[in-house]
Amino acid sequence: MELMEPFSSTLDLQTGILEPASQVLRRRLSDMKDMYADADAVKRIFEQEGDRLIYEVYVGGIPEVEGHMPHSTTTIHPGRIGDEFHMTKGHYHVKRDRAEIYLGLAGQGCLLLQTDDGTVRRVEMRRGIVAYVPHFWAHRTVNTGGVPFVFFAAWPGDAGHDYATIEQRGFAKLLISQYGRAVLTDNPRYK
Ligand code: PAN
Ligand code: ZN
Repeated sequence: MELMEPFSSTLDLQTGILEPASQVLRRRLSDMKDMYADADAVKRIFEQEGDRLIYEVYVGGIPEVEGHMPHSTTTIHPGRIGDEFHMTKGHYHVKRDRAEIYLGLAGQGCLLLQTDDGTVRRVEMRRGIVAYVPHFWAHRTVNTGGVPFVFFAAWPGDAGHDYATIEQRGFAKLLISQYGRAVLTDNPRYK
């Protein structure tokens, strides 16, 4: 067994910036343009403001192998694509029986979870909320507020990330803004 040196990192609870981070992933509209329901709104945003930054992920640098516990912070910037709130791509874990812990740090948002049969659950998140992503549930987070929504996540090192399933099928429900509230509606393009 190979020993690893213990270490710590610094997390800015307001911005989500983790230092040191092994990677900072910046997800822009072009990375997920087909995931938003309103194709006209996507087109308009590209024309008017270019490739909008939707969210950033600060990855902690822990090996993605069994026995380790990788972690990250995610900062979803506020905004909408049409009526739909900014969100992450969402994924299943490749090993479906691997769970995850989320801790809300700033702003407000929702965790959307989905099973293979299209059952969707919604968990409200804000600073101080610990949300559990049980194994077998796909998960996506959504910023439903007007400031950056920041959360910390930790998952088993051998979980892996399956993005393709959600890219192909989508989530059965969308989180949209209606009369100033975040409302779940059916996704007409869900397969
Ligand atoms: C999280 C997510 C992070 C970004 O760390 O990876 O919030 O979302 P996407 O990975 O869907 O782009 C996590 O759930 N890790 O397993
Ligand atoms: Zn995950």
